[in-house]
This record gives sequence, C-alpha cells and structure tokens, in this order.
Amino acid sequence: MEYQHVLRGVEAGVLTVTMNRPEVLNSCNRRMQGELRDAFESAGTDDAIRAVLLTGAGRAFCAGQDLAEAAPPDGTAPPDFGEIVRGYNALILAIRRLEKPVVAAVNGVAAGAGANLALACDIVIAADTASFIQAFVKIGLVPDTGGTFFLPRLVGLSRATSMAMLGGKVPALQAKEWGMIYDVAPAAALLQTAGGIARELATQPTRALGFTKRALNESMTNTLEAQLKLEGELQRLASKTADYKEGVKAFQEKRVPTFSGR
Ligand code: T3D
Repeated sequence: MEYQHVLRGVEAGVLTVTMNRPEVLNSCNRRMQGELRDAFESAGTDDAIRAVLLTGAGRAFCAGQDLAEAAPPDGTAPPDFGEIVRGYNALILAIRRLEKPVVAAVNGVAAGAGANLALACDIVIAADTASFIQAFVKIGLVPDTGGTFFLPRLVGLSRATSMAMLGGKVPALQAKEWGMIYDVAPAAALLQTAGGIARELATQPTRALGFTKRALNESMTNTLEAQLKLEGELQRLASKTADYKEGVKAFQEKRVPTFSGR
C-alpha cells in the first residue's frame, strides 16, 4: 500500500508509525485510517518487527476525525458516517489483535478518536505538555474508537463519565495520576523515553509478549474460570518457544538471555 499521511521506519526491531498531517493536528481522514490499519496489520506478519511506536508529527498527537472530511464546509456530500466509524473500529481491532507490543508516544493534544487511539495502545507515554480530550460531546457525538470500552476500565466510571460528558481537557500529569496512561516524560525527551521502552520490548520474548497481550485482552470480558483456563493454554504455548528455552538456559548459566522472538 502506498502511504500518504503516515510515515514508517524500522530500526532495532521497532516500527515507528508517525501520523503526518501536522497542519490539521494529524486529524484522521479515511486515507489515514486505512494507512494506520495497514501499518499495524502488516507489522503482524513481519518478523523483523518486534514492537511498534505510534506518535504524531508536529505539535499534536491526533485531533480525532478530520472534521473537514466528515462535514465538508463547502457543503459537498459527506462520506458515509458508518464507513468512518467502521474504519476506526477496524483500526482499534488491528492494534489490539497485533500480538506485539504497541507503545504510544503522545507528543501533544490527543482529542476525540485521537485520544482513544492512544488508549488502545499497550503502553502510553505522554509529553508533559500533552493532553487528552473526549471532544465528541462538544460536537454532539458519542465517544467512539473504543473510548467507552477502555476509558472506564482505565480510570473508573466516575472519571470516564465526567470526561465523556464534560469533554474537558485532561493534562498528561493528571492522566498519569488517574491511571489512564503509564508515564509522562519531558516533551524534549518523549521520543527518547518512549522509543527506549519500545526498543527494550523489541529485545524481549515476542511471542510471550503477544500471548500476554491476548490474555489481557480476554481478561476484559472473561470469567475467572475462563481466564485461568486461557492462562494455562497460553503458558503451554509459551513453554514451547525458543525464547522460553533460552530464558531458562540463561538463568541457569547466570547470564542475560538473548531472545530471538521465536
Ligand atoms: O463521522 C464522524 O465524525 C464520526 C467519528 C468521530 C470521531 C471523532 O474523533 S469526533 C471528534 C473530532 N475532533 C474534535 O472535535 C477536535 C477538534 N479540534 C479541537 O477541538 C482543537 O483543534 C484542539 C483542542 C484539538 C486543539 O486546539 P488548538 O487551539 O491547539 O488548535 P486549533 O487552532 O483548533 O487547530 C489547529 C488547526 O488544526 C486548525 O486549522 P487552521 O485554522 O489553522 O487552518 C484546525 O481547524 C485544525 N484542526 C484541528 N482539529 C481538527 C482540525 N481540522 C480538521 N479536523 C479536526 N479534528
């Protein structure tokens, strides 16, 4: 697929995906939705990629749906609403189904679908200047892109409801305090910090990380009985990997393991 609005680069096992429409705060049109989805889906089949880092170009992470596309100011017919929402749904599922870790480096404002795109990632690091806005209510919409799923699970119903109904700006430090994100870094050091985490993840037992992600995904809806059963199945699969053999061997030989991702 040819990419227009998303930049990609692979280094040290990390695929960096950069949303690149800075003049409109990386707001997401259907083209960008498709490119992001393709980037995550193709990362799943590329053994050279063992972690993904998602960020935005310029001063924003992502301002959500491109409102000039959703509601063209010149009065031309907007695209089908359902198609736009289906595009976000497919993107969120591509991130959650990718059995490799995804780190979000939230470099600035993350609003609407942009906020929920970040929250669907496995580890979220935000610049101290960044913020999160459930902006939907401000334009008469309902939180989507997984927001009503992830947000209450991350911050609890009270804070999720307040964010969704008031549409206020939650600064990065408060987001960390609420457990919405993992950590905050000085803006100038964001990519170094988040990239460092992604690079570290890319040296870890990739398949075990993938199984861990699958278990955490399922834990959102499973009973304890079902979750215990799943843990057993995944542990059996993990125990058959080359990385498990290497991990145990390295422990016994009192050295640092070299994981191959297999
Ligand atoms: O069909 C559907 O729509 C369903 C799907 C919905 C999913 C959603 O994401 S709905 C929510 C959409 N997003 C928003 O409502 C957020 C809109 N943006 C803002 O509220 C503000 O821009 C921010 C709070 C994010 C940042 O404010 P500020 O003051 O730092 O920047 P700004 O001046 O508002 O924006 C800078 C430029 O980006 C500006 O363009 P200009 O005037 O310089 O030519 C602005 O129009 C543009 N921009 C910002 N957000 C969007 C956008 N252009 C298109 N779409 C945007 N979402």
